Amino acid sequence: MAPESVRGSVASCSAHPSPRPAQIVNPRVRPSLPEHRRQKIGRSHGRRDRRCVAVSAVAAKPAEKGKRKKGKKGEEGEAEEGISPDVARELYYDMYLGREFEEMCAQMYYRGKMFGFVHLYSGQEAVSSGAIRLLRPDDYVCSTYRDHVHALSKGVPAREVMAELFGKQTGVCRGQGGSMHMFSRKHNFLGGFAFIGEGIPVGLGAAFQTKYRREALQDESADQVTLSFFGDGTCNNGQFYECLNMAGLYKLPHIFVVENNKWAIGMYHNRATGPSFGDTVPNIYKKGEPFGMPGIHVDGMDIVKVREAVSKAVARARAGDGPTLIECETYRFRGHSLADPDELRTQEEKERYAKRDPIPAFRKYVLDNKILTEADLKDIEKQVVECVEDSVQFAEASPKPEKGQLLENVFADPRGFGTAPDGGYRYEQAGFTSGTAQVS
Ligand SMILES: Cc1ncc(C[n+]2csc(CCOP(=O)(O)OP(=O)(O)O)c2C)c(N)n1
Ligand SMILES: [Mg+2]
Repeated sequence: MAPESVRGSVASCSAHPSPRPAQIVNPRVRPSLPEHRRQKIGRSHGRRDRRCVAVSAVAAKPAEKGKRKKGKKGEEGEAEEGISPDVARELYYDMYLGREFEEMCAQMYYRGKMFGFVHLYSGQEAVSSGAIRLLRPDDYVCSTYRDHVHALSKGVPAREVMAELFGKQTGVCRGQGGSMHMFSRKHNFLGGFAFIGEGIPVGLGAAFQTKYRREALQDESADQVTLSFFGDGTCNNGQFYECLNMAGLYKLPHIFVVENNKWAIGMYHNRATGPSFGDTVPNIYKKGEPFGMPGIHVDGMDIVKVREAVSKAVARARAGDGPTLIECETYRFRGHSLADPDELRTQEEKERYAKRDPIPAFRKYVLDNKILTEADLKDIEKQVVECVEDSVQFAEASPKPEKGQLLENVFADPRGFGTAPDGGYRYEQAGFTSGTAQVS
C-alpha cells in the first residue's frame, strides 16, 4: 500500500485493513441501467487535500511463504454476499477519479499544457477499476497508450500522473515519458506503450519470471499475477497470438484483458476481424480455448461483472492453473485521441453506449442495494474533484526537467558524442543540450 495514501473517508478506504481482495457475486437484484446522466459537479477552488496524492493499490497481502490461495468461500475468486460499503467506496472513488482526471486532461491539453498525443479512457473505467483494484500491490499491470487511468487504479498518485503529462520533473517518469509512457517500478506498473501489442510480451515476461522464480528458484512467495490490457484492434497483431501460445504452454499466471471498445481508431472491429467458425461476428474471447485457457466474455460497462470475472481469473492464476483471456465489451466516450474529431462513429451508437455509462450505473447499483447513501457518494465526488484540482496545481508548480536529463536512460554512451577542444567530453559542456550537438 502506498504510504502517502489518501482519500479522506475514501482515503480511509485505502487505509482500511484489507484482509482479502473484495469479492463480488452476481447480485440478486440487478438495477436496470440508468439513463446517461453526467454528474455536474461544481469546481471547488482553494480546497486542496494534500493527502490526495496516492490511490493505493488495494487488497490482500502477499501469500505467506508456501501457501497458495485455493479459493475458499470468501477468498479470492469465490463469490460472497455482495459488495461491502468499503469496497463500494473504493470502486466508486476509483472510477470517478478516472473520469474526472481524464476530463481535466482534455481541458489541459486544449490549453496547451500537454504535448503529443493524449488518448483518454473515459467510458472504460469499469474495466480498469473492476480489474486492477482487485490486485495486490505486488501484482503486475501492463498497459497501452491509453494508460493514465490504469496507472491511477494501480496506485500511482494523481499528482505524479498529471505532472508526467505536463512534462515536469515530478512526473512518475520525471517528465521523460509523457502520456503514453507511464511507468512505475514502485507500483509494479510495467508501462504504457505506443505500439499496439507491444506491452503484451512485457506482461508475459513478468508472468514468466514469477513462474520461474517459483518453480526453478523454489521461491514460494512468487505467486504474483500479471494483467496485460489491450484493445480489440490489437488482437489482430501477431504478438497477441505468440503470447497466448506461450502463456498456455507454460501455464503462466497471466491474464489477458481485452478492452473491446469496438473501434481501432476509425476501423470498426467487425470490419477488421474475422469471426470464428460458425459465428457471424468476431468473438475475441473464443481465441483463448485453442491456446489452452478459458476465454470469458464480460459486460465491460458493469464493474461488478468485470470484478467477478477477473477475480476468478486471478484466483486461477495464483493457484498455478494458468492464464485466462477476458474480453470486456466497453466503449470510449471520446475520440481515439484528443486530436481525433471522432466523426466516424454514429451519433446513435454513441448515445446507445452513453446510456450504459458505468459510473451512473454503479452509482444506481449502490443506492438501490443500500450499500452507500447519496451523501456518501457526494462526499466521494467532492474528494475526487479536489484531488484532480490538486494534481493540476502540483503539476503546474513543478519544475521542468533539467536539460542534462536528456542524456539519461539512453542506450548510447554519452561519451560517444566526442571530446571538446578543452579535452573534456562534449556532453559535459555547458549548453550541450540547448542546441544541436555537433558530434566530432
Ligand atoms: C504496431 C502498431 N501498428 C499500428 C499502430 C497505429 N495504431 C495506433 S492505435 C491503433 C488502434 C488500436 O486499437 P485498439 O487495439 O482497439 O485500442 P483502442 O485505441 O481502441 O483502445 C493503431 C492501429 C501502432 N500504434 N502500433
Ligand atoms: Mg479498440
